[in-house]
Amino acid sequence: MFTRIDHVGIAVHDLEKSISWYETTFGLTVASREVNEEQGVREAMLFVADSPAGGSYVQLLEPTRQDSPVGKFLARNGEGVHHIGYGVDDVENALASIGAQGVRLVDQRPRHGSMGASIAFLHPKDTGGVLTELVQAAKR
Ligand code: MC0
Repeated sequence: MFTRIDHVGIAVHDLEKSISWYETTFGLTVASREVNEEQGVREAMLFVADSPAGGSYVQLLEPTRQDSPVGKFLARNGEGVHHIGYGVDDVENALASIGAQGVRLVDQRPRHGSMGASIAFLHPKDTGGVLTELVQAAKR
């Protein structure tokens, strides 16, 4: 079902400071920056590697409000890995198949994600404590 790791989402307090650290320390470059008000994040995708199935990224996430998922996560855990995003060919099919196995779906239908992707989250309480995101990348 999964075609690749699309991205690793990392919760940060200060997006610009974290971008600089990833650029300087690992030589990564920013592929996109967006504010997603629905999700309550200001985020940047830093390109890591390409594959026939699509790119892989580090996604740095700063909350735009304290009561958002990333704001609550930071208050509880501090900075760190927030979620894993797996590439899928068809997010609606993947959701139906995973939901049929009894995994709680945070999103019943796909939402708008970074770089034009269609995304949907699975509940971390049903995925071994790892917030899991399905990502159908925009056509390229
Ligand atoms: C919360 N929990 C987590 C977690 N967030 N566990 C592992 N990883 C995480 N990231 C755990 C808490 O510790 C808590 O456990 C329980 O889940 C309930 O958390 P809560 O925050 O008190 O409760 P809810 O229900 O308000 O929220 C949890 C839920 C939410 C997963 C439904 O965070 C959510 O909707 N997340 C999906 C959306 C999202 O994360 N958006 C930001 C990235 P205990 O044991 O204390 O009960 S947006 C993004 O990434 C987009 C832009 C993109 O990729 O393109």
